[in-house]
Amino acid sequence: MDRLIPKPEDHFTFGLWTVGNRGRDPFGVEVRPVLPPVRLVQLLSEVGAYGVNFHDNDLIPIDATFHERDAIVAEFKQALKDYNMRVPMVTVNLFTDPAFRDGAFTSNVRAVREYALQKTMVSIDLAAELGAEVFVLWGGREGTEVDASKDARDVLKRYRECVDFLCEYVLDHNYALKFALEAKPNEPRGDLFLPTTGSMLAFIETLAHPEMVGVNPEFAHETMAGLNFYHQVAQALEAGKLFHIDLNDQKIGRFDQDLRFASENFKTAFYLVKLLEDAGWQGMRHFDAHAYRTEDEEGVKAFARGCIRNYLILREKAQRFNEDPEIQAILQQLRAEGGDEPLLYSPEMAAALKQRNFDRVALGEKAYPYEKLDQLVVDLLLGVR
Ligand code: GLT
Ligand code: MN
Ligand code: MN
Repeated sequence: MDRLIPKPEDHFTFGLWTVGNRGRDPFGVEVRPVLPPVRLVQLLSEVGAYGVNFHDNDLIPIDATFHERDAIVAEFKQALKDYNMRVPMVTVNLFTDPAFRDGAFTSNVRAVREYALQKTMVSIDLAAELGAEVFVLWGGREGTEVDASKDARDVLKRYRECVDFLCEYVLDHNYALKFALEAKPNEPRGDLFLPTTGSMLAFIETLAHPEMVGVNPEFAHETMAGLNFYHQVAQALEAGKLFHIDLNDQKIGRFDQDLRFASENFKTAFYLVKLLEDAGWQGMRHFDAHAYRTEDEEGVKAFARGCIRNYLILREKAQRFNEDPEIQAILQQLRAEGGDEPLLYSPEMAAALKQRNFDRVALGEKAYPYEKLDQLVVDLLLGVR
């Protein structure tokens, strides 16, 4: 079916760390061999991805010399050319190295914060060199187990200082880069700071250059905490702050599972895809997920193809939702009753509202046809409509 074949303009991207994931977990060792970045680029082009994203150290080992770095980057650039792949996003690993065991930008140790800035600036240079447009910051170690260790207000000041510092750096170098902050409620820390997309949005408004900073919400992260991911993304979109998105899946209340997109929560995934498509959102559809530990290289490809396929299926379902006469009739009826006029304040309007006699009982007696509406959506998603 042609419509389920990805096209470059669909903008599907994956991280090197996603298809390169070797299946290690806290209870078991790696089960898949190392695939070098160049091979991963080839694999991604085979499954129909538009681009590849990475952390600095997914590509360049943390202890590489300048000479080694240059050779690796040259080889990677050649692979991008050979397989016609872009690098739309780059990020920095501020969580693996033991130096960051108690945080990076929020560490109590100034030298750790300075090292984190240095590592990020070097990654930003590479991002600019490869033409990336978005730089993601995921503070994987920015958190605590022991709240006695840090005043949670100081933490925010330090976080802000570092993001402000990095914005100045980008401006100073005339890089066309924007930052996207990624929230997560916990894991690997007991509690992570700024745990939701909503917290990030509030934090961004306190920065020196809020226009340069948006969010990178991840499906699994809001879902872990039992929140409605679709609502969080809608808030980010509405605020003009959805700079990037991490698509995957997750069961509520578990550790961060990073499952194949739309493999668990079809309904939320559907509303999410519909939201992005209805909004005509221009960003990358980035999959931050990995194959089950049971898989080999074929399984990794099946995983990557599955992420893309599920997005395309849901995109088609969203189109059918928008064209479905029965669904649209219900929505239209709801809208007609609501009235689309904005509720604007004026002293007259306020006085008129205070005067008005509302039939509170009648309002309370009104029923809403949501059982019917939801079942139509279920029929649509389960393929009988
Ligand atoms: C890591 C994390 C993700 C982040 C990545 C970017 S790394 O896999 O679990 O959610 O998006 O730093
Ligand atoms: Mn992520
Ligand atoms: Mn995750």
